[in-house]
Amino acid sequence: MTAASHLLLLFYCTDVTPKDQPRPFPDGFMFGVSTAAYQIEGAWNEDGKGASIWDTLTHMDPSPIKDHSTGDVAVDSYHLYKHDIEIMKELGVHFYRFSISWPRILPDGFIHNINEAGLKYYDNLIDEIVRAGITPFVTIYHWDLPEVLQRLGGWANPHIVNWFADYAKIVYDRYANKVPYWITINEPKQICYEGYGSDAKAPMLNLSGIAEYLCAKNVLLAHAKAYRLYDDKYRKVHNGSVGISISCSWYEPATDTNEQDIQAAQDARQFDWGLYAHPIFSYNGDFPHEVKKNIYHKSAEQGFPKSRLPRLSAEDVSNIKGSSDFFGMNSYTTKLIYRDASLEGMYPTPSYMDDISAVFVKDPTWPQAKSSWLQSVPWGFYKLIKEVSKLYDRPPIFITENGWSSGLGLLDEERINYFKRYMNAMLNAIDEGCQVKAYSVWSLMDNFEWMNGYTEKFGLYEVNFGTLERYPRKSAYFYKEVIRTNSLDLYYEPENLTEAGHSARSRTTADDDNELI
Ligand code: PNW
Repeated sequence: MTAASHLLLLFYCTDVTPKDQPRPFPDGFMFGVSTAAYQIEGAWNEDGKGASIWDTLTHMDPSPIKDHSTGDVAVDSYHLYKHDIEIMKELGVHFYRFSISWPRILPDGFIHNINEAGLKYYDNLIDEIVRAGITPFVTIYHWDLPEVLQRLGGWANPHIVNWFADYAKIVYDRYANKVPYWITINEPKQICYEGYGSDAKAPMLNLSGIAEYLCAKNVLLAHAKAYRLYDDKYRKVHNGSVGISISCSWYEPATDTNEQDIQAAQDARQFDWGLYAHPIFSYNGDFPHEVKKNIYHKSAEQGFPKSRLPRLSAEDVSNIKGSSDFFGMNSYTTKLIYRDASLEGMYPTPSYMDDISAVFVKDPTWPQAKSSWLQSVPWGFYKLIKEVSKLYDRPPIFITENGWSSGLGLLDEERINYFKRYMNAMLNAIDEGCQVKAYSVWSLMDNFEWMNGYTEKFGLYEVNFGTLERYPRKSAYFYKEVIRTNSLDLYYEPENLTEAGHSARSRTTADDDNELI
């Protein structure tokens, strides 16, 4: 059987088995929307906020951001938050996952200088969310590290474990009585690999093969310390749930017969998410075997006196192991993997990519989003949920992010198709015993998409960046119906929506001429 026909078969087995009846979600299933502070708030220097590494990066000249934009204003949710809560009410979401900006609370990173105005902002935000009957779901750290801490090495400095726990304590002290769900840290891989091992995110260190592994250990210890702190001081009274969000892609061997490709896909999964998930969720609580083995051998060949992957001591392991009440999974896409002789000399040494020793390829037949890395592969999502459930003994899983990027336009059929197929795949995994308890769309509205500025739109609501008005896309009506009925109807089509019907949204001509605005 060819790889293509194999994939086709998978597609039919696990994806769109036509279901005439709407498929119910389990009782009590929670639906939400996700955002992050730097991507939506704006107000970058208002009311005593300090600078973050994203302020520094976006203000660099020449700018590394695709459209040279910044999050200085973003979608101005700092001032428009009440309106954003209104549109969430319109959607009927059960929870809102948003992040707290560390430098808004601690302008210099440390706790000697606490910015009361910053704390007050989140008081108001949380109170308004609760008043709307929506559950606040807080991410303590979503990438906007105080610049001062970066100058001290940021996530590569082991002292950050304490700096982060000090910050978490301030946040818990203030909000634990109102916030039942917590994510300590969003996406260690994106922080460590993209920020430290490459130049794809702030602080653009690009020190691959070393920095991302130092960062990985520190992120895990910082997360664990914040988790233990909640356990010791807050859980008894407030009884909340604390977890971590790990970005997880599925990696599929490019051929199903070649042992090397199968092993390469297994390695890629462990480097992508096992590196962070294994120490927290597995029985032995250490880095994954595949990761330890590859880095150890490569390091020895390269003349390093010991493995570039730092060791976790017995104490580290006991702190990290079990430090999550649920598996927060951010998942978007799948990649094909192969490994053969052509790899020789392909990657710099040392590097993360050389440590994995595999080639990542795209299948051009898979639907492609606006973001180059994002393709719709629902059976990959199904396999991912199944594998995580199997490896870590069926933990409760919260899908803390899933979404699709497009250009401008309200009639976003592709996004609806993506959601239909991914939710269907998720329901298949639930039917087979996976404990998926919650699902959250990335994102409520268009926002600052990191290095891609405002060129890629992930919103259920389109934002006019001239007027900052938010307009529901067709997918918003679709999601609203899913939530209202607690079921997925693969044939549901929101009616009577036309692009022109929304002309009242007064797009500026500049918006039409230039998608980059
Ligand atoms: C997430 N991948 O990052 C972030 O948490 C969001 O802040 C971001 O806006 C959103 O996804 C869309 O990019 C990821 O390649 C980016 O698998 C890429 C991947 C995963 C997560």
